Amino acid sequence: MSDTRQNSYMNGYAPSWCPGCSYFNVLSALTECFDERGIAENGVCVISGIGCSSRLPLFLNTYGMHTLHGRPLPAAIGARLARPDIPVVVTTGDGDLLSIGAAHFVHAARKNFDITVICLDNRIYAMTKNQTSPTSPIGYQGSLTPYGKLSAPLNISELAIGSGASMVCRSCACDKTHLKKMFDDAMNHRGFSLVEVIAPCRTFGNQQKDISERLYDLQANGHQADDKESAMRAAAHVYDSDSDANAGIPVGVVWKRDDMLCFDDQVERVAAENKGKYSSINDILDELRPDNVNR
Ligand SMILES: Cc1ncc(C[n+]2csc(CCOP(=O)(O)OP(=O)(O)O)c2C)c(N)n1
Ligand code: SF4
Repeated sequence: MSDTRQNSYMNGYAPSWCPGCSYFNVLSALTECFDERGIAENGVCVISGIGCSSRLPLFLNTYGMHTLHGRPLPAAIGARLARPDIPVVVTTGDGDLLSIGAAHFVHAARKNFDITVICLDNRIYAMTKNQTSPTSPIGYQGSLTPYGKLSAPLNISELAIGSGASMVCRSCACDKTHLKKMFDDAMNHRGFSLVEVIAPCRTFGNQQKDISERLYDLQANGHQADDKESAMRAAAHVYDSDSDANAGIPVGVVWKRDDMLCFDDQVERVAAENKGKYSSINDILDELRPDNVNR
């Protein structure tokens, strides 16, 4: 891999994250992953919502969109349906994906769209200066919760598996090699893939900043990623350290099935079955007129 090639994915704008932000490693791992896959700059589309994490596509030279808070998934699905020939990657935060964007997440996972969602989980809303997010620990004192967060955290991976995603991975922003591997594995997958990235905020938050020693690799420990019970167990352990500072955190491929119905395959099938049936958009609109629709 050459640096020149990697740099060709960057558009020249200096990332506007705080010095030492864990997101720098994610950006670097993602561009290196594109490079190693041999993807052209116009051969991938990276879409985000709003947040520090969602700034990522702003620094890229690829196709991309910086959409509205919570709405990267509808835009990504549209992009994917319009251009099924190139991969679509979403970069989002725990606030963007799991608060205002939660319904989109559940249904995109359920329909198993062929997109890769990278969620940078710093367990707060960082851009708006330290409010609690759905993944913040119980008791977390954010800027608007001086008496501490009163509810339990939502587990991203559990929600994805329960909703119908066909691949779920977990990694940590502290390990670029592992991040890159997870991005690559997720992009190789046909269907909805989530990469949950543990990515502490350096400026806000009192989460432990050095968790690298507590990570353990699922695949090196014989984890069965195609078994739902094992996957749910591995997914559940991510926040154990909220009550036990020494608890291990499993990373790697948490869940993966290749036999789940993928929306994109269904679109291809219907398109093939109806090839040549319509010569213009008006033919389709005519078919949908009330008089022609079966009641
Ligand atoms: C509709 C709407 N509601 C609220 C906001 C304010 N807002 C901007 S970013 C953000 C939270 C971002 O949190 P997260 O997605 O976790 O990203 P982070 O900044 O932590 O990386 C919020 C609430 C907004 N921009 N638009
Ligand atoms: S506020 Fe936190 S998440 Fe946002 S850029 Fe700074 S260190 Fe990164």
